[in-house]
Amino acid sequence: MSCSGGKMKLDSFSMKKLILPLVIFLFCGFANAQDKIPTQPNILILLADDMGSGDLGCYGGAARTPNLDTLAANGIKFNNSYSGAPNCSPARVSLLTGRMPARSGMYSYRPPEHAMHMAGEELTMAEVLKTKGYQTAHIGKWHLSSLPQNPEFNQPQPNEQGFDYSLGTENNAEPSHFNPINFIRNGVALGEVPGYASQLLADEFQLWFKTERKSDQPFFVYLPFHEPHAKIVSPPELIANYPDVDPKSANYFASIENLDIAVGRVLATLKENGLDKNTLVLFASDHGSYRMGSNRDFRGLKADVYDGGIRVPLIVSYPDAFPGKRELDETVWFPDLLPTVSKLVGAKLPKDRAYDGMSLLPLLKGGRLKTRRQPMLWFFYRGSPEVAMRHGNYILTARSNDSTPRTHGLSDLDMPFIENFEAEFFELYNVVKDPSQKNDLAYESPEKLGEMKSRYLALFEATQKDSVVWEDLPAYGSVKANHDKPAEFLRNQERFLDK
Ligand SMILES: [Ca+2]
Repeated sequence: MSCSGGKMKLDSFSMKKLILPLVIFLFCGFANAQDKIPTQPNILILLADDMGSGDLGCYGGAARTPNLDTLAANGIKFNNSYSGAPNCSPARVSLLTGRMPARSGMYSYRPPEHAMHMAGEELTMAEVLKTKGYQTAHIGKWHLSSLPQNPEFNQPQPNEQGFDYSLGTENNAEPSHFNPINFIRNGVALGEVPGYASQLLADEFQLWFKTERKSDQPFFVYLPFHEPHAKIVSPPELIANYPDVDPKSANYFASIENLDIAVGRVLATLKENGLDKNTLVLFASDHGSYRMGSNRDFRGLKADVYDGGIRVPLIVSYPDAFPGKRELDETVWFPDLLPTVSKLVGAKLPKDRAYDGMSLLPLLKGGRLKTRRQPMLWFFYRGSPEVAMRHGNYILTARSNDSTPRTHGLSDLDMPFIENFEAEFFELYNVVKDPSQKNDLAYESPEKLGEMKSRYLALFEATQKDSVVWEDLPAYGSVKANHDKPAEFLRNQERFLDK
């Protein structure tokens, strides 16, 4: 019996010894013939709020961010990445829809009880991924419509924009990051929840993963954190890590460290479940920081269309398919992310709308980026300059001859200004040679200026025709004016008059 059993065992073992390499050979041959990329990776987007392009440790910042630094070191770190807008709501629209935010009428941050929102007709990344069988979840800051539903406005909720599951806030965590009172889970208000917002979102991810996730489906989780947007409250033990800076900066850096710890917990869940290799993880901030010193050497802050307001960190990791340990200098922006993800999973984008980015997949797989067919364009009515356009190594900025203080929350007098915007003053920068945008080339390079102006005029006009015009906006006098514009405006008018 032992002999027979031994023989059987031996036979079975021998068969395995023969068959297994054959199976591996056939499988690898097949995989190589098709594509090395598995068609359905999990997708996780992690987003910071108002964090600058220079805040993370791996971008030279002062905040202690070992988890994100490790993700960048083993994955792909982009050195020249842009958001689609210099503040919250339009930046998020550009990320989720692959389109310039004016196309869906998101011209600035969305105030509470306001008509402006991301239209239901927009096709979000979640909706695109659902066509390929993805399970979807939104965990964090929303800021694209009223949340929870306000019957007076009846704006699309996360579950009507492709998210099967949603835990989050309309805008910021209130009253601060500590013990927030405004979290809504699938339409139900949770009341006060003890803890820090970033850790609560990591908790929610783990809860969702354990109780909701279907292991036979790939997932898409969109996880926009609240940190380090004001008002910041950070754990005292983390603030103590920054004894050599002013208390405000220490609170800010500790807020980013707290976010990094939360990211570490989310990534650990993937690893513990063997999913870290087959998950595309993407980390960015929504736009530049409001804090001086947080945007590397770039000019300007949040709400500026100078690079300080629109540059963001961008880290991509997908060990199963994208070669890691790379730093890339190619210029990319948020509208590229939807075409990239769509291509990755084999989803087709509809032809009935304009897309403003391009797939980064060839670059991420280790090849070269194709030539960009359209410049990157930013339009922000509250600032001055209102417009920036990047094409190749150059940025053109455009400024209207308008000194009216524009309102923080889009008002009825801002809308005609947006509709009829005309640029009168232009600046030109080579941002590769002059990343701080100090040396305006408009006068010394008239040919380059002319070429950039005609590109700008064609693209801006086409975008304007495709933009949303809102009605029922608050009256101008009822909304707080933004006084930053006239101050900057006057400074710059003087500069132009000098010339
Ligand atoms: Ca923001």
